Amino acid sequence: MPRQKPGWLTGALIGALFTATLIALLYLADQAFGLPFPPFDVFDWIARVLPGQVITRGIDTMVEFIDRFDLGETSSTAKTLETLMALLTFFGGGVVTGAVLFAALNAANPDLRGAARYLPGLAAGAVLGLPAILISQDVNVTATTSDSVSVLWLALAFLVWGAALSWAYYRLRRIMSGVSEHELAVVRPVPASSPTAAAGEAAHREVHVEPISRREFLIRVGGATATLTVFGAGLGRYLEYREEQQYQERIEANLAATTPEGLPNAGAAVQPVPGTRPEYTPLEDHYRIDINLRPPEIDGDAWALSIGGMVDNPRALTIDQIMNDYPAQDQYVTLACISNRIAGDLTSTTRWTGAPLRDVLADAGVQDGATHILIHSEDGFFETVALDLIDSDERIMLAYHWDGIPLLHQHGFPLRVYIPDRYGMKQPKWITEIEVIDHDEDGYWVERGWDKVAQMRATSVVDVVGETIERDGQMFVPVGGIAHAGARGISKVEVQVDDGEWQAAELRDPLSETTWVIWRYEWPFEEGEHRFAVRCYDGSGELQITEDNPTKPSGATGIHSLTREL
Ligand SMILES: Nc1nc2c(c(=O)[nH]1)N[C@H]1C(S)=C(S)[C@@H](COP(=O)(O)O)O[C@H]1N2
Ligand SMILES: [Mo]
Repeated sequence: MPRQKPGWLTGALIGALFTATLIALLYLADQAFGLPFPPFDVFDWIARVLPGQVITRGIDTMVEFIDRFDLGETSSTAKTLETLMALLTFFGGGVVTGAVLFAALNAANPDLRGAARYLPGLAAGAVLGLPAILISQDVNVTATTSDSVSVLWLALAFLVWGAALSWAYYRLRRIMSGVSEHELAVVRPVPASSPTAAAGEAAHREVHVEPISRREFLIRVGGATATLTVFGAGLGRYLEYREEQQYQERIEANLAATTPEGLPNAGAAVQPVPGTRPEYTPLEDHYRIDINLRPPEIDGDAWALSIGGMVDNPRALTIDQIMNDYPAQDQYVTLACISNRIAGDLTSTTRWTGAPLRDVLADAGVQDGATHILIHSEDGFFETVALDLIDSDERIMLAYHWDGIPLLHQHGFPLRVYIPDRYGMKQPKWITEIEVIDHDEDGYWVERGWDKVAQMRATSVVDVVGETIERDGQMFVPVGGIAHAGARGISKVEVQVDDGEWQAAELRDPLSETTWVIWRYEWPFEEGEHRFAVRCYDGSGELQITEDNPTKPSGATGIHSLTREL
């Protein structure tokens, strides 16, 4: 005897088909109209609520995975992996819901007729949709639609998705119990002699000749959902691509802005060994780390920085006021993420332009007793900075340009903070509010177990063991790389080959006292396998920490080396 009811596996399959379609259409709506995209919101929210330790373990595993399998530049590859995880999580939720719904309907076998048969599916849509909507309202920073439009759209999307599950379940049941739609239609009493009755009987016979099978139904639903999925994902991706092109154009239009000749150390005598990373990072290559999958969408014209708390003149400053009312100051900066591993690529160098923070605060009139500022960001990120530090360092700024153009979206448009000598985690992007307070508070990553001060550690890296060169009849192996100690400068870099003595490398003049220093060393060639290690001393002559430490909680330390067969 054939099975009479669609089982949970069929439910999972139907769930998969409809959820893929749901994701594709949500994505299209997100790209076309700026509506929220819950798969990312849910993922971002999970990352917020999980304990810091779990998150750190997750990030570590991912970075190690990217490193081990050589998957490319760390921060962008990590974003791609996270995107996949977010989509899979959401998709998995939909598949499980489909399976559970079918199993529950089989078990409970409720006596539902007509429109009431949509109720279980609508309930399933609500079970998935309600948390998704609440979470989206809580953490989404990319939607440009109003809250009510966003909520209505999501409610509609999830309910239709759920109703479709119910529809598929009851269609399958009818098909599997051998009763077709057409047969149900002719069951209705019709006057025996009327012409419709004859037509009905004809249809009845036809249906019996070619009844739609379970397999055929699944193929039809599969075809329809696949078409919608490809359409939604394809068009959405096209729209996203067009927007990316606009960024690319902005970056390219700016390429000429920073030529090597225009850099402050253009005349430096010491040249990098070919293969050393670029001294000035091309804007599109700057690493990127943020707590969300996608950067917040901020309308620069509507945006204002609010300054409040313990100030005499609370205010809201537009970006034009910040740019025009204060001297623009430039600083070449090497930024590094505290999660950067020794020799990792989560560090980059560009030119920051902004307004001195202490001037902005002075105009707001900081009151007696205030000790810190609490900076809030659009994405929910936050950090504190001590007023003493701000007063003592004029380089601390509200930065609006990188490489001479407005900050790119992913790097904090329209405004971010710069604090020399601190890892990136202390420097909020997309800032919306500065609150002057009378106590210290832990910032976003400090709450999650990372170093409270997060002072950049002195690190040095061998980027390249170059091609052998000949000079005065002697062969040399050029070795090169970078050394960085936050804003403390680099006074000395030493290279050790195999178990030899530490030898001083040559230092290239850096772009500024807060950027990395490029070093080079020429080693008299010897055939065989050799290990090239490096260590540095900061500006005060202090040797870097040479013992291995992981990134958490205070930034990685250790000696880096490359081993090469010559
Ligand atoms: N608002 C906000 N600011 C932020 C972050 C964030 O997630 N949100 N990440 C921080 C971290 S951990 C780093 S390393 C730097 C990275 O800046 P970048 O992405 O522009 O390179 O931004 C910091 N500022
Ligand atoms: Mo970071």
